[in-house]
Amino acid sequence: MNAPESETGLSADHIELLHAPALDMSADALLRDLTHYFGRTLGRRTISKQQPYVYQALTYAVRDRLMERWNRTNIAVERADMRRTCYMSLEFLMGRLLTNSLISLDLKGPAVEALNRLGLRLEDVAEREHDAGLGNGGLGRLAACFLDSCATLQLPVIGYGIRYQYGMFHQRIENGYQVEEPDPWLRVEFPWEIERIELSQTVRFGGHSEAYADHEGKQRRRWVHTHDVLAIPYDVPIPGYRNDVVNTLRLWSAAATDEFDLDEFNAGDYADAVAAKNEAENITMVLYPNAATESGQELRLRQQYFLVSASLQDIMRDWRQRHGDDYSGFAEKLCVQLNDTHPALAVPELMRLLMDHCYLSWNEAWEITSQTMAYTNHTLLPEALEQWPVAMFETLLPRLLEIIYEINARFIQEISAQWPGDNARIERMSLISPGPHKMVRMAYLSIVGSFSINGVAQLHSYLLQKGLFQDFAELWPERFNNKTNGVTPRRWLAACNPGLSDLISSQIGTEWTTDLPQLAGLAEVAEDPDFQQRWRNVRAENKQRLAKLIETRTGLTISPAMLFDVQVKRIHEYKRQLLNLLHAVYLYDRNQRGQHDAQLPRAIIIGGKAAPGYVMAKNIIKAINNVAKVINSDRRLHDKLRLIFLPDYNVSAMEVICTAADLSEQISTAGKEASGTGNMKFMMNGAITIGTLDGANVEIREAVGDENFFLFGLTVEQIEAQRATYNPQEIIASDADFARVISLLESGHFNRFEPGVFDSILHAIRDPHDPWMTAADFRSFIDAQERVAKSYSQRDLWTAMSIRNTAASGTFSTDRTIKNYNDDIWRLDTVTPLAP
Ligand code: 26V
Repeated sequence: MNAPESETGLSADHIELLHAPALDMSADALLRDLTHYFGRTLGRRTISKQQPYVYQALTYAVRDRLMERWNRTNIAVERADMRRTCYMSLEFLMGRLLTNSLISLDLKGPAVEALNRLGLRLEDVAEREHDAGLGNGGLGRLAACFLDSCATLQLPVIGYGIRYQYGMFHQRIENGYQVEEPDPWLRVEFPWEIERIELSQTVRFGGHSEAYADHEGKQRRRWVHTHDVLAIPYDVPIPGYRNDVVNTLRLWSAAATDEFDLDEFNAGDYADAVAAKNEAENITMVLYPNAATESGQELRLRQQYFLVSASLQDIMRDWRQRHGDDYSGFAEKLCVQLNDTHPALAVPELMRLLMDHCYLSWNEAWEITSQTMAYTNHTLLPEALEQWPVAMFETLLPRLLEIIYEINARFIQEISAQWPGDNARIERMSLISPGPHKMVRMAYLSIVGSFSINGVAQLHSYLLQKGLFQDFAELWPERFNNKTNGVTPRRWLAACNPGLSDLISSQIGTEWTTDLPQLAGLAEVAEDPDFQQRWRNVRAENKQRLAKLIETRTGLTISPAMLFDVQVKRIHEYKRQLLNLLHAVYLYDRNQRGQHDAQLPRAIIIGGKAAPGYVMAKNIIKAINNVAKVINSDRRLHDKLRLIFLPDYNVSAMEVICTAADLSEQISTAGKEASGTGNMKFMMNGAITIGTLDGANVEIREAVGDENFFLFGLTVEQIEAQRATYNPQEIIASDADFARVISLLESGHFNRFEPGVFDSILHAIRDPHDPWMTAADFRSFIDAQERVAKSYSQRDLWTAMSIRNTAASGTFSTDRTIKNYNDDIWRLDTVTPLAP
């Protein structure tokens, strides 16, 4: 053990205990530790493949090795008082952590060997881990990929999030309908977290705000008679790739404060005391699904404030430890990146802490706050922009509302100075929406309080400035920027696709894992027959693996010889799973009539969850399942066409799916998908995209070239131009194939004893006000699918296209994205962990 060191700046009552020498990284040592934990910590004797204990024991052994590096990273950051970024997000969709940690620590080989000696395979043991499903979809998974890249790039970034007791719900399909089941993922211990009760914080709700004079007679405000909730942090280690860096994801869990219980107890009402405890713990009980109709629940606002307040207090505690109450350098040492508007209350909360607790003036506090916050927008859908009723703030967060009003008053003064007399503009830009039910506009609050505002793909960032945020872009053009999304190549190629990774490394070496543009070297062998054959062999194995997963989950068998045509993502009208379904019905109809052009063997695979309150999305799932049932029970079609709805799509399912897809469906209405990241995972693993010019598809197509991309559909400009005169009835009537598809759906063929199942869908497609304009892109989609079929039947051509897609995917690494964030927004130096 190291002696306590003076440079740490720790006071005498803090003694730093560091273990030395560092733990052995061999298979022997791993097996020894695993055995120790299995028997002595978990108290188990016999190994059972169904049980999670070997997984847990191995995780403890791996965690020990992470822990030393975690300490060494933290010491290095603290000693140098490095500038840091806090990535604040209501969602971190982490998935499983074991394989990723093993790869990062270069322990995969030793782990495989250690398990082999027990007669076990790493894949099977890793399967025992539950997904940490603390997110809905793209936004949450992006946060997880970001953490991986930050650690790999040696950037001191800490993630702040919520430790939901129940993650993303599980999806079951019953008679074609989605049924939601809770995800009590913490029921079995989550071995990656460390509870840090000593860092707990208190978060306030309710009460009211009052004026008082401080001891110097200065007028101040304070928030009193509050209901307090305890926030307990749980830290999860985030390892970088083979660089000894381990960053932190800090997740907050809510608990009742002791005082709260005690008050009630003294009043003699034990039951109420317990009820209060439940109310406090409710805050972090469940992840909210993002739904079109679901909104305005007070609990969600509580969650947002809980995260923001606990995290900022944590940041302030850390600050005071090192800087006392000198806040002048705060914004130079800290950046807070807001993942969408969900943590937007960080703006007024930091103001509150700086003024009410640190006694800074408004101007001092505002200077710090607005130089600390940076905001990322993730959607162009106006209905997805968060607004909270002012009335809810009045009762729940009265002191924050005062501050928001003051921010708004000063902001409106600024607009008036710039555009005197332009009242329409003031109304448009106000942080408070007009009308009888006043709302706080969270996106505007984020913009006003941030020094940087970014979108997540070139097109998206452009459209934000031309549309949704136009007024703000006129006022502060210098604040707006783009940061095109990415995905981490460690999880989304190295870990999930070992076969392809090895093949790639045999050709271009191994450096691509941290320098993804090196994949470009594969283009050279795109047409090499030997390399092509090996490429196909790997992909065939992956397709077999996906076929097996599908069989386990649905009972349906598909042949790996078929074209795997895949669309997996949240079910939403704008993503147009319906367009995909229309194509499936079209192929079915052609096949029924013996049209040979439609006979390329194809398995259409669709997966995704619908928000529980989103009726239309649930109808779409039902419709897919009904059509699938008819197609799949037609024995003549068995080897020609299959339609599969894969239930319970999640991160670990995608790790299998993206390695096996031939065709990646990215078919949203142009201008609606902010970026997409599934599109990048597919591309990286050699799938070819069929897509519209939407989100990052635009950049994917530019990178890979038009000849390696199946483009279809209207552009953003065309969509907007045609909207006024859009006449789907006419489009259907004038296209014989389309008309047949619609009448088949109307005929009851797919819903024999279930009248009405397709009504809402047919109505939506025929609606001249259909915001997603599905009918407008039907013909163009069918044509593109025909080009797909033609290309796929030329085996070598397809393989070359596949290789070229992987080769061109280098820019879609979150390493590139995070470098962009760091160069333009965060400006962090790299950390070198203390030597062992
Ligand atoms: C929220 C809501 C709420 C109500 C109305 C419908 C609706 C639709 C979507 C959302 C989620 C918005 C945030 C989000 O998940 N955005 C996704 O972020 C990804 C990462 O940047 C990006 O790749 C996806 O294109 C974007 O949809």
